[in-house]
Amino acid sequence: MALAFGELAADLEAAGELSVTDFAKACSLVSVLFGSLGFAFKFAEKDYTSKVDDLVQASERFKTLGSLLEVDVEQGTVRNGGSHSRNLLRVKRGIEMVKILFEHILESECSHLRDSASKAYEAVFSQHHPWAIRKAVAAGTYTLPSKSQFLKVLKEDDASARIHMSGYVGGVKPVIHHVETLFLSRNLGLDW
Ligand code: 1PZ
Repeated sequence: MALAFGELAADLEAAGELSVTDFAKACSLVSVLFGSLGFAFKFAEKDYTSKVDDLVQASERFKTLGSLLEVDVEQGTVRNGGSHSRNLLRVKRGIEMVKILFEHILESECSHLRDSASKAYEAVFSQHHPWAIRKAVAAGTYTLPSKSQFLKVLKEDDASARIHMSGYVGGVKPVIHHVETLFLSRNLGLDW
């Protein structure tokens, strides 16, 4: 993940735009985290994966994220359920949640994931989700593994995890910013 988002950030810096194929590939790697979280997050995994898969399919028709958005703008389908643009915004929130989760884990000495996961969910998703989903996520955070179990499943130790998490955070930041700019520069808003 750290490597893929580092490369994306470098491509973005060089070209000023992002390839749908490369973006979707990098986002699909986030799925490795779900495997270590237990079955309570299966629903989140399914939802996230289906949206990334939709972007993979879109990559057959669109080269850049900007051109993908452009077609929905022309057709007036940006906010339609299942549209590529809408899925892009949801996937952006997913990689943003992971960024905040990692930042929090790096900053705090806490031994469990619950606090970091709740903070990240609160910051990114909770204002967009209805009560029932918020409740389910809150209950699900009690089933999360401890930080050390989590790292064990990922085959990382504390030091290697810190390096990879910082790498991911550094790479994903400009990528998130770029996606947000694509929406804002077309007056599409981000808050829906
Ligand atoms: C240790 C980390 C714990 C992570 C806990 C992950 C919590 C995320 C829970 C999200 C539940 C999502 C349920 C589905 C919501 C859908 O209704 C919405 C709207 O979709 P649409 O109407 O456009 O079809 N989908 C979303 O908001 C996208 C949800 C993606 C969740 C990705 C989370 C990535 C975090 C991974 C952390 C390991």
